[in-house]
Amino acid sequence: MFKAIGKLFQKVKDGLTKTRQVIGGALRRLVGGGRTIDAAFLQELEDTLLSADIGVAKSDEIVAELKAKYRDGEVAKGEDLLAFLKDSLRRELAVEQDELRFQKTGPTVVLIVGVNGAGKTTTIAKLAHRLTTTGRKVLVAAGDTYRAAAIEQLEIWAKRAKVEIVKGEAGGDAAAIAFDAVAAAQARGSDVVLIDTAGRLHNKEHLMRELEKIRRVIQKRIPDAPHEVLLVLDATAGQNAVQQAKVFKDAMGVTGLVITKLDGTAKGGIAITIKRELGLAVRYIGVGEGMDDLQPFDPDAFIEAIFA
Ligand SMILES: Nc1nc2c(ncn2[C@@H]2O[C@H](COP(=O)(O)OP(=O)(O)O)[C@@H](O)[C@H]2O)c(=O)[nH]1
Ligand SMILES: [Mg+2]
Repeated sequence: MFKAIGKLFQKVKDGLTKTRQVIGGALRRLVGGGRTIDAAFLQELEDTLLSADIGVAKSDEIVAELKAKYRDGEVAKGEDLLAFLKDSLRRELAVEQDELRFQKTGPTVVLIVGVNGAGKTTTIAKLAHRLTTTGRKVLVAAGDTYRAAAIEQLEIWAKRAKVEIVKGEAGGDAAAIAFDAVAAAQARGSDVVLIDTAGRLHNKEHLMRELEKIRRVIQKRIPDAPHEVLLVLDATAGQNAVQQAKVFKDAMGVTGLVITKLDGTAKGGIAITIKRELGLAVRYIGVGEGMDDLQPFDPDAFIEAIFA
């Protein structure tokens, strides 16, 4: 058990190597440098936090809190400071929720949304694999009917993950696929249905309308579905990811986030900005392109990995 935890942490740590090297390194050097906590120091701290995409609001808060704590004699040296920083970031990311809200009866329907290239299809594959290995029966739906390649891509992944797939023709009605998938899951006793969706249509309104239609059609079979709407965001998109999150949250009632490609960026702090600005918790993180490279989000591991 302990070994397994160690291995998982190693994956998170490896995935966050760039964030750790750039951000964790800079912060550790800064707070560990034995410097006086003066205006210049606080400015440098704020700049470093901002460069990590931690966001203006949280960076301001950290600096203000730190000032107060310094004045009250609660932090004095590098070690205290590092502990304070970690704790503040950890608190920001705290989650009260399970990975996914699994339904007690009937399939749990999960709609996966996000812009093109964010990592939706790959995330579905990884999630299907993960849920299968924990004993759940999974069905995936090829709801990105906009491009033929998207259907083929999901088919290949479904084979690899050994899960059932419901698909249709390219250019077909995505909502019909979603409906068929939910019906098939009910008939076959699947535990989870993961529905892939398009990330780009003719325009944004068109995309939102299609996603809304998928939701409505699913509800004809299961009135309280989808049980989760996971928004997939590419960490390398930085502040753009925050904008995307706003659009999808308003239009689609997103219930949680998946942040992908953390292995390719030093912008791991984006998780903190989004949690703060939108109140959406990160459920999973993607740390690579392989089937095993999806981890349930663990704030403690995340923060430890950044500062390790
Ligand atoms: N390095 C890395 N690449 C990823 C990750 N997740 C997805 N990708 C890659 O991002 C690209 C787009 O992914 P895809 O799932 O097709 O995105 P979609 O358009 O949202 O369905 C693919 O080349 C994936 O292999 C990740 O966590 N790490
Ligand atoms: Mg896709």
